[in-house]
Amino acid sequence: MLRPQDGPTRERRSLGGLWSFRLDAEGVGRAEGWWRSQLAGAVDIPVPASYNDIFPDTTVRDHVGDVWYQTQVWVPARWAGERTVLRFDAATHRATAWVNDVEVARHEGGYTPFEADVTAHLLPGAENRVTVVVNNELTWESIPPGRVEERADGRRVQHYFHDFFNYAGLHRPVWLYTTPPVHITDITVTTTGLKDTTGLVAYRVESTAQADEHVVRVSLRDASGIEVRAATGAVGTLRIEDVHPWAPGDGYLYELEATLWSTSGELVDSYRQSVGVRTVEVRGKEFLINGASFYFRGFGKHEDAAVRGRAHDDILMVHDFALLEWTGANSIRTSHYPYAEEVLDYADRQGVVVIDETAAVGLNLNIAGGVFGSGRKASTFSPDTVGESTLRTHLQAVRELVARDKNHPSVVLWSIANEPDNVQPEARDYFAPLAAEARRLDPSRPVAYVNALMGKPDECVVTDLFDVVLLNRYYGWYFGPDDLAAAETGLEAELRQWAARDKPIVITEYGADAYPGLRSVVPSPWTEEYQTELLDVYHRVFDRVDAVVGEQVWNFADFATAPGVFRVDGNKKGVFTRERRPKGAAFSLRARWRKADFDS
Ligand code: BDP
Repeated sequence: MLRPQDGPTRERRSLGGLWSFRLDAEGVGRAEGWWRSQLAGAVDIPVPASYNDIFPDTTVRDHVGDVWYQTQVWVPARWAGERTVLRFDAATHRATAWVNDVEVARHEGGYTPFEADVTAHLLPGAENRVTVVVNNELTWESIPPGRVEERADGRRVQHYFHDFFNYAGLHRPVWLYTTPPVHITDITVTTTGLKDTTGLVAYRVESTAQADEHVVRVSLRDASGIEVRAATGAVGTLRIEDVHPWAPGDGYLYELEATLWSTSGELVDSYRQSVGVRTVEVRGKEFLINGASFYFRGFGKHEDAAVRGRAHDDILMVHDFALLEWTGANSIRTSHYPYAEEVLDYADRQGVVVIDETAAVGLNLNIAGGVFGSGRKASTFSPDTVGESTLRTHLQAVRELVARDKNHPSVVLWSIANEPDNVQPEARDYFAPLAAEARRLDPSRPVAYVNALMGKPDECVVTDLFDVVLLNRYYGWYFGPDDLAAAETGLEAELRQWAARDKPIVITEYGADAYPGLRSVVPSPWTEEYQTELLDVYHRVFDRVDAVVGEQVWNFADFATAPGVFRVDGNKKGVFTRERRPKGAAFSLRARWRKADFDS
């Protein structure tokens, strides 16, 4: 699915702004057909934004179920004769949309786009009604999973197994856009070779055109707009001499323009796709980008901010990337869901490397029980918990992620899940088809899952299904807080066991909560000094274990979670506060990562 784009044959219109919004506390809107008229009793809501924190009202923040969004859109008369599409960049976690009285789209999954051809239902030259019902319930059939509890007093309460607030709504842009009736539907670009000064880029242009009635042409231009290669045909390989590769820290992009022509020589459609020429390979314990070993330094992040919730925001995005650069980071993980496409575009342009993750977080009934509780084993995988329907949704999430992000040079690794149960024997049957599907869809990138602190090398039943070992470790925090000496020996012993698996290891989470401003000459948990010292301990170990090819601190910034006694106004493992002010650890990371000879 191609993103909406303005161009010689296409026009787009953002539907961002204030929409009407109504909570459906009784869950009656669908039966009563709320899309058929103006939403009664609605209030204004900004789109894009999570709705939860906009109003000082817990019934909105903690609502479980449907919410309704509606807007009126003037469609220009000149759009008559064009194909018109309604697109949502995301609706969390599922949505149904209507144009005027007609249902046009349904989608499951909160972080990938969906769209509908609405040509037959929109009136050009008139005002049209767009209505969307968004539902935020998490169940054993959703990704991420969750459980809704019906309390005795009739209230419905959402429980989930992940550590970030269940923000919901229309967090990302909504578009109406046109394409010509015969149009390009997809483009795939893959670097198939990069040697010395020559790059090879395979491309495929898909369209609704009949092969004998239309011709596809492609033109590849360099960053200064000069054409370096052109070809005819929907499928082919472009050979680029004197190639300027895309590389970490050097987000050099070419632009491929695909055009569709009628046999009489008229331009039918045109679409521009950026192209970064780079290769990715896992060889032994190394992670190679463009044939050179790469060491990940950076953070797991969240799309999270005060008031906006999970809304995409260019202001915060550009600021966050500036802070990444300030710390000397070269990579991020899109923990724990696919981020807005704007973020990946920007990572491409900034040369920031991305581990791209699905929203499969919390597929583990043993983490909380194991770490804080009785240690009794619960069954994560069973017909009543994570089962076949979860897998179906999860497979679809992998397909939609790869389809959306396959052309981004910044994306070097797919992360199929965060901290799933990897010990229960059934985990293997669950993960084998997911790994296979990701590889089938994209043989050009390695595939991994993120291993939790529970599943050590001798217990994990899925590591061999994947290319890279991604580890989240909390020695010195959840395990043995306040004993950093034990943390150092425990971590090193475990990493050496993993190293024996002959795969590269990236530590995708390590860190400690630090309450900003809490200082101490004798470091103890929750102080800024303890956070800094814990990171230093881990760094000493990473520098001693060759198989470690990356360190991503948890987290870039403090973020909102469900309320609870383990969290003080959210998770405070940020190296920056939620407002992006540095804690002490930010400076020590900067000192380590910006060292000219950093290659450990
Ligand atoms: C890890 C999770 C992450 C949490 C983190 C923590 O992957 O989402 O926020 O722990 O507890 O288990 O801070």
